[in-house]
Amino acid sequence: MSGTRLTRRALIAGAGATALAAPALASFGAKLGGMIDLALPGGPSLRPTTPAFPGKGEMIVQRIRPPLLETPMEVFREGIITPNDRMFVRWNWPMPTEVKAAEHRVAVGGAVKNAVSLTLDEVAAAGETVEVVAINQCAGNGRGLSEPRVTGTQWGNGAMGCAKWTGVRLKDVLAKAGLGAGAKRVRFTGLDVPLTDGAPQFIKSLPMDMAMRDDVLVAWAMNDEPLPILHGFPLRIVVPGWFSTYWVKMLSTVEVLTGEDDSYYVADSYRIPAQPITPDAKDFPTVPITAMPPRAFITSHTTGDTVALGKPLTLEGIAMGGDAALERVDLVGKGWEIPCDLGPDEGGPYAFRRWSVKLPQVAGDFADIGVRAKNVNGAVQPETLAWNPSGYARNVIERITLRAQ
Ligand SMILES: Nc1nc2c(c(=O)[nH]1)N[C@H]1C(S)=C(S)[C@@H](COP(=O)(O)O)O[C@H]1N2
Ligand SMILES: [Mo]
Repeated sequence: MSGTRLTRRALIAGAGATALAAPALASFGAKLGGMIDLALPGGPSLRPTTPAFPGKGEMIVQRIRPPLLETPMEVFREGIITPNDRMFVRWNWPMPTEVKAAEHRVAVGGAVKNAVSLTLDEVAAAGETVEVVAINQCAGNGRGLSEPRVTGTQWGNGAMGCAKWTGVRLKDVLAKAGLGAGAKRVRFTGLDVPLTDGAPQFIKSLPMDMAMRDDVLVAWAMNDEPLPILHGFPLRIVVPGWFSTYWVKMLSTVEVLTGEDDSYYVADSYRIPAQPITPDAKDFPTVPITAMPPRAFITSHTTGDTVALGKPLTLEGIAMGGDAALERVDLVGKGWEIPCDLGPDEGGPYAFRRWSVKLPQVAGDFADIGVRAKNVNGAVQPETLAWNPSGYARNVIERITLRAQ
């Protein structure tokens, strides 16, 4: 499907995308699904689930408004693509509940030759239409599992998902304005604004080399559908391999900077210690969170499951290489490891990949077993948590215990 046709479809979708919050809130009580236990150390770890958000299936409610919805881990059993109705949702500030596609413009300005204001069709026509399958993962994914505990949304591991994104290259959109002298970073804003006066708007920027990469997109489609409003209709930034804090939704401005970005969400927030620290550390240097590290998850079993003693056992799951392709996944126990079989490369380097391992015979309980992913750059999941005060970039090996009987 051509980009222009898809943005036309998006335009129609936009006309119907009204009054998001009200129906969701009104029906929340009535449609309340169940409860789910995120097994967060120290609790409370029970969360309600609901199918009541527009365009969403059963989601874990971390917060209603602005919405923070987590994907139940069972969704990741289904395959490497996370359906749009099960993708996690995260907004820092209240989001507009209606966006008029026909009136939407993306202003490209700052250090450019000619500032422009582009319609959706002009964005779609800025260059070749590109598709990339990439994992959208919140920098705080798994934060609720941090020990010692940290503040922030207490996510389990469901603040991630993998989709096919369609759009044009950001560099082609920038070319509509032409880079000015000394261009150093590219900064993005969306239509959402802070709830309280004086609070910082959600603004993020990329260094120039990232912004110019061939796979960094201004995207209008997610899994071949127009971006749902919760996921940033009509346009969002997609940065494969980097945490989705950079994937600004409801994109409205693109600004070329000639210096560093001193805006709050770049200079003060979304940062991790430059070196490993202990929880009592104070005044340590920090660096922005950028590229994702490798991670792997067992999806066929969960902790406490019973497996048949003396029988063969197959474990399955998904893994990601992060900012580089996955190289291998190993099943690890205390003092042993077994290589897992990787499934076919269905989505490329930035997608989930299935793995499985068949054990010939269950000889007893499996205490604290986990899966460890390694990417082609040699990055490998650590045995112990690289603790940081915001619980960012968790990639410690996740472990479960299975009982044999
Ligand atoms: N405009 C806007 N874009 C945003 C955000 C936001 O609050 N506002 N949150 C970011 C963060 S922190 C995350 S994790 C992702 C979540 O994307 P999703 O809701 O599509 O899963 O959006 C990013 N883009
Ligand atoms: Mo995030």
